[in-house]
Amino acid sequence: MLNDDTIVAVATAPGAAALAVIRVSGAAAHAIMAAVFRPRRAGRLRPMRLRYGWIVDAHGTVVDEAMVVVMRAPHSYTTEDMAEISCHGGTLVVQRVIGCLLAAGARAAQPGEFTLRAFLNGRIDLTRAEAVMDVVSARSERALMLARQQLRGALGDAIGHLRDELLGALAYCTALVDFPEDGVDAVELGEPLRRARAAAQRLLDGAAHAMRIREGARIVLCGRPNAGKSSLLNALLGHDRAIVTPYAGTTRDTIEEHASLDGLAVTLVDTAGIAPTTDPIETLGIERSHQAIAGADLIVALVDANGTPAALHEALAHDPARTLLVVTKCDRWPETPPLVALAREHATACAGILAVSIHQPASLAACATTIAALVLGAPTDDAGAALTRPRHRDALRRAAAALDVALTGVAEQRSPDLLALDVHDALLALDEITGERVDDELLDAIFSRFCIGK
Ligand SMILES: Nc1nc2c(ncn2[C@@H]2O[C@H](COP(=O)(O)OP(=O)(O)O)[C@@H](O)[C@H]2O)c(=O)[nH]1
Ligand SMILES: [Mg+2]
Repeated sequence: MLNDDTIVAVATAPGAAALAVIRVSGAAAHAIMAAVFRPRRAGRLRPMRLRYGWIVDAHGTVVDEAMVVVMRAPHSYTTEDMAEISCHGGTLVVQRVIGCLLAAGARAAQPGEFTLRAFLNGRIDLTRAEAVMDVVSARSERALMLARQQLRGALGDAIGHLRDELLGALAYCTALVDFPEDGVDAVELGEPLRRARAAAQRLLDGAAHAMRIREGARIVLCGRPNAGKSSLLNALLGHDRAIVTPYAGTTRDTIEEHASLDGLAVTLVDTAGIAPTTDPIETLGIERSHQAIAGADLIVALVDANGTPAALHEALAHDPARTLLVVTKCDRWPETPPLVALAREHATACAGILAVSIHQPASLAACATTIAALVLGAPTDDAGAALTRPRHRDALRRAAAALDVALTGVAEQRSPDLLALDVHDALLALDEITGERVDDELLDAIFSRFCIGK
């Protein structure tokens, strides 16, 4: 990607809207604006001052009415000279305004190119650049909070602290190479390495939790026909999505809906009840139920409180450790249904047991909280530094492995130049996370998923 030209893109969603925002960034941004913008009151555009006027084409014909602001390097999103145009939000109007900017010398930006420039120009590290997109695409409160913390630099700072420890250790090793008669002091070198190793482990321990928050979870509701699966889906969604009837076999296909349970983004999957059948449509539905169960992060297995021990047994047949057993229609019993007691006695291998009723809101709230808690696992412990992507986790695992080798080396009193190599390996892995050292392929993979104009 070229970094010395001036790019333009619309930053708002396409389609008819009240306004659209068009961004321009690069060395020629201000000259290009001077060519296409005619302010109502004459005079140069000053940084951070909103100006009203018209966008005009090369012939001076007015294309749209607009508000324009310019920013001067380095005080902008990309750290380059920039301009933002707020014009009318119609597909054609936006095309015409962008046409004027292209004719005046700008180039159409690639997805994520503004943020890429902010990264390449050193304003933000790679973890913060990734967080920009996470803020935009967050589907739950928890995901948004995690993205905000990362955008503020929580992960970048945590990796920075690790890096400082290792740089100190590396300097120590290097100094010893020049004075070999001193020998390695196991405490002097071991301490910072052990601190770094422990900090890395804390981050690794919270990774599964953080990635689940960012990516969301797939929750599959399954059970015999009429167990109350569709009713529970509707109750958790807060609206009637699936058809509910007293007749067995109502749901014949899987139904997927996004929801937020206790601040966690989930995809809830309602399935066709699993029961012997000769109906070809039901058979296909049941096949899909099995596929859905196989791909679930958590299986919510429903059993009617009036059901038999055999139904209870069936509910736990798939993968008990991944199964939350939910005994339904408990409102039909004056007290805890006997089946719940039976489950508590026999179903110790499953992830949890709940008694619910769609007519008892507290039981539904408990159901939502339990589902979120089970898929999230142990919470992160510290100030919001979290490994939110597999690439963070994989790189930190490599850093931790290199530190283990270095610590063994310290215990075995290996020579400082060998120890320095291991510490250096760990540093290289950390640098991949923050993007201190990064190849074009990875940058491409990250930024190509961005929106245009971000
Ligand atoms: N009393 C009571 N009835 C319920 C409850 N949940 C579901 N039902 C009823 O059980 C029947 C089957 O429900 P449905 O959600 O279609 O079951 P599915 O076949 O598993 O999807 C319907 O008549 C529902 O109204 C509940 O918590 N309490
Ligand atoms: Mg159903």
